[in-house]
Amino acid sequence: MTPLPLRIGIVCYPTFGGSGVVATELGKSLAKQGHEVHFITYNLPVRLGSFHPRVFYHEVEVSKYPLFDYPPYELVLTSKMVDVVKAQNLDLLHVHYAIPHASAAVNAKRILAKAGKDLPVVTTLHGTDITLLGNDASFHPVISDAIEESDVVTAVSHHLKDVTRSVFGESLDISVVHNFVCPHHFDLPPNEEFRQELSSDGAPILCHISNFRPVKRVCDVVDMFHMVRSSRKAKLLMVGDGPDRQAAEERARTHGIGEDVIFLGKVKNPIEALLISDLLVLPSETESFGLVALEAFAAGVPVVSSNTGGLPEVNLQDQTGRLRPVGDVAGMAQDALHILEASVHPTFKEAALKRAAEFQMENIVPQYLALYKKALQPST
Ligand code: GMT
Repeated sequence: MTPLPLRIGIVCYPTFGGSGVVATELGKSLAKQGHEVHFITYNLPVRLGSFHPRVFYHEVEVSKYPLFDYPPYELVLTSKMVDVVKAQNLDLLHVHYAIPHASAAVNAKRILAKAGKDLPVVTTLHGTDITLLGNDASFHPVISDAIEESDVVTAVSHHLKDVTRSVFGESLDISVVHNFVCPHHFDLPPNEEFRQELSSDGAPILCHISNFRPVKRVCDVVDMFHMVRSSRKAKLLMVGDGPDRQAAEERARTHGIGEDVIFLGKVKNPIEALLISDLLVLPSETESFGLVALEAFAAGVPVVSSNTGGLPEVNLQDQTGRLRPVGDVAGMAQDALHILEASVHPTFKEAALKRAAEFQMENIVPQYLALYKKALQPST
């Protein structure tokens, strides 16, 4: 029988990325339901914020021993997992992202087995851990072992499940659990002062939110906006930071649209930016789900995206937005101009809100709980 409430260890990246957001919101929701949740990571997860009953944080600190050219984070994380599981008597670990979290977790499981403790490991694959790192020969055996030795494996889209099976074995048992949103996070009035500041004449605001890694194709966002801007007045709000920010800023200046493109940098709550936007642009090279597209829908914002990876499972053609092949910036500009027309924008907005309701937290979190129960069943 499953002991309820559960004591759950959650391991994730504490940064702004989608996997950390999903893991943190999941943990907060489980704690609200009465479970005890222990986050194990190297920094306080950005979405954790202030105190939540039954939520605990265990920091992983890597020694700066001079012999280490490369800090052995995975080993220290493994030891921390073993310690926390023992000290807090955890029922299971839910780890997000294969490298190094799932591989550290299955090693912790092996260590604990020697001490007579069975530790179920639930691994959630989020995207680039499979689509980019999974195809890198230097990681392949480790990711393969982590997936095979996890008790339950989930993927955030059918597309990611299919890719994982094609790379690591067609017989792998993988459950699809989509990303989710918490509707009450969007229950805020739009910040009119912010909107006025960006667009004093009421021109529509296009928005892009990401970590500005090459996979996000941020220069495509600027190029497509340049085409939109040559047909109508508009503003582009770029939220986030990362390796391609400088190139995107230069591209905007080269196009002579520097004044209409606002680079905000990292913000604590990107939802505020979505609430004052009219369209989200997501032209990614690959995207296993596209959490930010779902967040845009929840703010009533349609999406122009590439039709790659799991995005077609989220963004519905001609309903919640439009999709184009990766790199088709002219097509994306055409779609943006169409969606921004006053006669069609409200219909897209309404479909976006309806779509977000399908992926609300209360529909998705029970799917994880059901899988925890499966992982906790004694193997026969
Ligand atoms: O950066 C992260 O934290 C994870 C990131 C990634 O690159 O793997 O995002 C992935 O996880 C999100 C949450 O499940 C998905 O919504 C994103 O689509 C996915 N990103 C990519 O596949 C590029």
